[in-house]
Amino acid sequence: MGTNDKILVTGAGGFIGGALVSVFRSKGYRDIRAVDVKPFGEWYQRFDDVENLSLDLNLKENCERVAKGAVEIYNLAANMGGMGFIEHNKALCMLSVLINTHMLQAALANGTKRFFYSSSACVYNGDKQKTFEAPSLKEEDAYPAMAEDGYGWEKLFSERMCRHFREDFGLTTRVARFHNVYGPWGTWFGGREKAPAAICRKVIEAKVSGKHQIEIWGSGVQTRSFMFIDDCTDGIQKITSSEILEPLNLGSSEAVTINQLVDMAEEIAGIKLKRNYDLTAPKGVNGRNSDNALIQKYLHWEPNTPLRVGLEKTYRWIYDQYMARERGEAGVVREAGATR
Ligand code: GKE
Repeated sequence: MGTNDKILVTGAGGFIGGALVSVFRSKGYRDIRAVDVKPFGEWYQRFDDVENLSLDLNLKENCERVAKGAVEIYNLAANMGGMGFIEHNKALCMLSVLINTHMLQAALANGTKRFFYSSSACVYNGDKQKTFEAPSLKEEDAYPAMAEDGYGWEKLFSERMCRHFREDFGLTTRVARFHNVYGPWGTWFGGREKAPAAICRKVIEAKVSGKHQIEIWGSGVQTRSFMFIDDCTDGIQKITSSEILEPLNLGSSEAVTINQLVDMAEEIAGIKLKRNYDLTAPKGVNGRNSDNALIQKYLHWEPNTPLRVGLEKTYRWIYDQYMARERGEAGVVREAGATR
């Protein structure tokens, strides 16, 4: 892959897509096409030296247009969010199948060399995630299938579509299952935010308002592993350029309870809060962690940013965004030419 070859990133106005465009820029790739359905003003990161397109990729003709000339395609476009969103928008989450289907067809028609698809830990069988003791999920635990309603089934179906486009049509497809990615330049309010950003925001709100209490969804003993964004973009590139055919876990193996996540955010903020548990709120599975034996075997690497380190960077970024909004400024968006 030469630095003059065209790269297409879909979902580029979003968290991971924006970070990926920023990484490719910093690596000297000069022909990057960034696409998102959101209007430019809502993109988290946008760079003037990149071809930015605000287009709906549910439409086949738009996928054909943006795939033109792309040597590599990174398909991260999907209707997604944390539990608060996917639990209440199952049909919308499943409609993302249109994007991946049309993008695969367009990539094939265009002769694209490599196609990366962003799958999720939500493909895993729910029966294997009933215990709180953070069961480490191996890739084969996706079958027999009982994925997360809506979002998980779309991801599992689209993984298989990628496989069959490779087997039947010879398109080189690579798939990673993300385990709860967090970091700066991600969603932190509005309903689509995941736990790390939500907890940071709530701790900041408590600190700034002086109301020293926090609402936590569920019992707080749910377990998850959270992967820092830089590990995610590194992993995407390693997996895309690899010869690994099957979907691979891309996640941290550092499991914590949600209570421990709140402990860390409090420690960063230098505050202790009264905890109110909302047992009626969206909880997802009881326990989940990423088994990284396979990625270690293939790549001799696994996501390794300690949560405490990544969470501090995330908390500081959200604090700045929060205070900017308190001052009546729109969320600070990184403008053209900003270096990473
Ligand atoms: N979002 C959120 N906001 N979650 C909270 C909050 C809060 O204020 N307080 C506690 N939690 C708890 C949730 O109830 C859940 O048990 C846990 O944190 C993680 O919630 P999450 O980050 O929203 O999402 P999940 O890990 O359950 O599921 C997500 O997994 C990703 C893949 O790892 C999915 O929503 C997708 O974002 C994706 O598939």
